[in-house]
Amino acid sequence: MNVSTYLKEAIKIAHDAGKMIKAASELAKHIDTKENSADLVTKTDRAVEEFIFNRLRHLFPDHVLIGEESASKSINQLTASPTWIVDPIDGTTNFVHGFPFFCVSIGFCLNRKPVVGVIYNPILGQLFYASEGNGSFIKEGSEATIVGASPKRLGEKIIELPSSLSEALLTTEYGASKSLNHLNAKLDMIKTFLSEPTNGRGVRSVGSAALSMCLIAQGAVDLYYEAGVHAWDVCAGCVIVKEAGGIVRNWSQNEFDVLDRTVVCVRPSNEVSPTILKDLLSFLLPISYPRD
Ligand code: LIP
Repeated sequence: MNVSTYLKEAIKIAHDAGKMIKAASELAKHIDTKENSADLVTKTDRAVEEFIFNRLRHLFPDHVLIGEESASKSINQLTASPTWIVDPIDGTTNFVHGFPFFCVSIGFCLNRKPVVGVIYNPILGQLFYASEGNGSFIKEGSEATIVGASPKRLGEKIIELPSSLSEALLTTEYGASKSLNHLNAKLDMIKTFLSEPTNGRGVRSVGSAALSMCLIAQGAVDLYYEAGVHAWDVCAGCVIVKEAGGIVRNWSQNEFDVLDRTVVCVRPSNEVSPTILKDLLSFLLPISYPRD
């Protein structure tokens, strides 16, 4: 079997999972907290993960499955075997509040490397997908029409990157951690970006790592960084960004490692080594999170 088979199945599963998420978004939510009051999980997160796992198990009985809601049992299973890494709802807080940035995110790794990514936001009607070597695409439409809609290739129209951070639009996340060390470092970096002498143009925060990466692949923001992400937040997105021609790396290494808990992205451009990436890396403060 090749990556296009995995991609085709992942799109079908993401579409069906998206239907479940959309239907549940209109009903009352059953909410539990995980590490703290900002780290939420709902009945829908669990039900959608179970649904996706059942479909994957049926199709690929020998593949390893890693999911956000069953992570404690499985995260150390990222081996060279074919492995699916799933976030049933990325942006659970948005899902709970009705802020329309949440999605299902399905990534697939071979030899520990993400090679397929599918992200579907059923509320905004946007389906993003990519597989290694085959480009990155978006389809837009209603639940009934989206899978058959014509795909638009991402990264085709390359717009030059701003030459300095003062002309750059950045997206980042505060994360669920309530540790003052984490929050101070994150707020200090935003201050550094926005104030003299950097004078960054603006900072956005959409509440979903996966959708932040889709915004990068679309070229809607120039830069994205976050510390504290988990493999299921970034696995699908890293394929979508790379295949669109953007850069994905960790804070301290070029070769992207999904278990590292940090991510930096630059939108597609024709520059091999963008200056704004070097400038951005120079003000990232070390924030420590235990590796996935
Ligand atoms: C969320 C991420 C977000 C991050 C949050 C959380 P969840 O995922 O996508 O970027 O800042 O801490 O991890 O929990 O909604 O799947």
